[in-house]
Amino acid sequence: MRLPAGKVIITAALNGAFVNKEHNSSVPEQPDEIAQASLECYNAGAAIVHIHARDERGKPCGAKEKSEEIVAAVRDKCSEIIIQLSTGGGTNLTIEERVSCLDANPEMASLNMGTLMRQTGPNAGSPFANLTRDIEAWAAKMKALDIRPEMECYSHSMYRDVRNLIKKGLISPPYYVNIVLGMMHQGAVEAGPEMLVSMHQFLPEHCYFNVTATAAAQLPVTTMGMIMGGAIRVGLEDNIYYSKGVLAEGNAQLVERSVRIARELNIQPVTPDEAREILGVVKR
Ligand code: KMH
Ligand code: ZN
Repeated sequence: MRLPAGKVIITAALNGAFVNKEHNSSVPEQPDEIAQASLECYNAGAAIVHIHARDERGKPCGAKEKSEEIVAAVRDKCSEIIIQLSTGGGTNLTIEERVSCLDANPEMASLNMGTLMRQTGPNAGSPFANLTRDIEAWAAKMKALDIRPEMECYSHSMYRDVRNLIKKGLISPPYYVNIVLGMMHQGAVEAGPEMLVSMHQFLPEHCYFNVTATAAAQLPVTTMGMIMGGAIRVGLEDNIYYSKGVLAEGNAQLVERSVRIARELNIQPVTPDEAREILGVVKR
């Protein structure tokens, strides 16, 4: 399903689980840094911020209290923006820790729609596990708490679990799938125009889509996504560079660039309230 004509919803993925200040000193880790980055991205045109909780040392964190601290800090600094917390977490977190953030009352949360295998780094060979029974349980919890899920799909095979949630009434329309292209994990598909077209083709009905693409593909593939009527996600989680060999100055710089391109294409970024209206997000 296309977004209303001439509109784009922009999500800023601020920090993720894999990048830290050693990779790019602008990666926000602490609640005050995350709040400041959220404000800057909102001012640049983002409607949603996607956030991974980090502990005091900057490691992915599964403590509900840390998520609450982050939500409070962002709402205090930028009450307008939609907060989407990650249940993808990080390699060091248990499944229970990954979903503890739902109790921090975000408006949205990511919901990963299948299992991938990590192939690099110290966790090579350990799965990023998202079994159908867990996906169902988390979707049910999000539904009970009025948290809108963004369903992360890394390959076509993950649409099977999207359809399962629809069939079981565990999510309600309009559905929202994040087509994530270019993850290094085994089981994910490449980031490129053909793959975006292909993933787009098999989306379920009544489903808006967001486009995420990693590294150098972030700019061209998300730009293609907005032309196709999709929402887009940019930010340091998926790409720490502004251009080849040049680190991005911060998340807002990446949002600003996509907003410039969108406007040149006669596409306007929506406000957080417009995004709530389109996606059926319940305002806190
Ligand atoms: N790192 C992204 C490509 C999540 O946080 O739940 C996928 C992601 C998943 O953002
Ligand atoms: Zn994430």
